[in-house]
Amino acid sequence: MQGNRWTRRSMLVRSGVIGLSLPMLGSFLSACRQAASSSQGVAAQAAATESSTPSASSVAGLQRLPLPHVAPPVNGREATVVQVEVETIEVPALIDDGVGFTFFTYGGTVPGPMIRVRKDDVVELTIRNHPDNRTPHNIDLHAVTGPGGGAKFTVVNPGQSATIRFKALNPGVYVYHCAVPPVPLHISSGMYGLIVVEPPEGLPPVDREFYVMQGDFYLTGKRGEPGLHEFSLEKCLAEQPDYVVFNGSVGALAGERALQAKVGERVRIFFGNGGVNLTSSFHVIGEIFDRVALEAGSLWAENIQTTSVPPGGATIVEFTLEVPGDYVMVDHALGRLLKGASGVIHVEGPENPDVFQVIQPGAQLTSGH
Ligand SMILES: [Cu+2]
Repeated sequence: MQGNRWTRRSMLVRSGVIGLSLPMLGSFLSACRQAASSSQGVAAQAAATESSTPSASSVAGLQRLPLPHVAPPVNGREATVVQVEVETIEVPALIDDGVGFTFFTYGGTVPGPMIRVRKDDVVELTIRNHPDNRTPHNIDLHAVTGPGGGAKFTVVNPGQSATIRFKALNPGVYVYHCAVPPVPLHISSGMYGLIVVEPPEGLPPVDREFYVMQGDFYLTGKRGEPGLHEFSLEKCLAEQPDYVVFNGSVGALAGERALQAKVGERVRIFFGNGGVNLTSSFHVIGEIFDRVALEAGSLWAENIQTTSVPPGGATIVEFTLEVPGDYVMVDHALGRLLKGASGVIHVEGPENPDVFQVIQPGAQLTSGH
């Protein structure tokens, strides 16, 4: 059994494909929970070139990647030394129904595990490259002050590990990612995540926290073509993604995997953009962000409809839910909606006619804005 063991003083982000069964979204919120893990030895093909002809049979048995957890709040504790361990895993999984892709991951999820510390913590980070992988990996954390954000000294071949120490000098929410050449191949295969560095007093409590990252994906073959696909460097350089998704696949946060909340609750979304190419215009249809940490820095803005999140950037948005229903998170560059860029927050609770009511309904669409 491998799993995530989070304690106040020690954070061990173990590897493993965290059970290829789809976790319920409830578990998405319970950061300390251990997920059943089965470390799958995956012989993934690392191809930066246009190669293999996809075959439909090669996706038999593939599922979507499991969802990452939100790490628990720091709660204003004293600064300390925090140990973090992360394993890189190359794993084929579904990016859309019937469409497989060889993901490169941290910890078997896209995005990788959320790392959460406070300003002035010293982070001792160990990266391990799973022995069944084919390619070297490393980690560049934007929260690091030092050459390459740690990348230069964390290059690990399959079966190897490396450890760095860094002090979290600046509060904020920072992207981490792989930086092994060709860098776009590694990032756009899923190698990104967030490290949250809380201010000394911590973040104010909310009822729900969510962890969402956008990424653009470039596959061999045509979009939607069944079969197992590899990364297309040609499409990546042309900045023409087949898929733009939240948390690793089309529909990763929809249906039974939708985020869950209740009327009256205050929610916080840690939203990051792995890219590798597209800036996100992050918006929640039917909501207004009560406040936004602009670019995840220390400047909070209020009453924001859409916030811009560049590749390698992040934000924190917070809002209170007044009216029940489904609220769809999108990149408001809405052409990308058809490439998968959406996720649902399902809100249950009593109607609130003071805020919203239907006087006479129009025609019904199954989707829309
Ligand atoms: Cu890598």
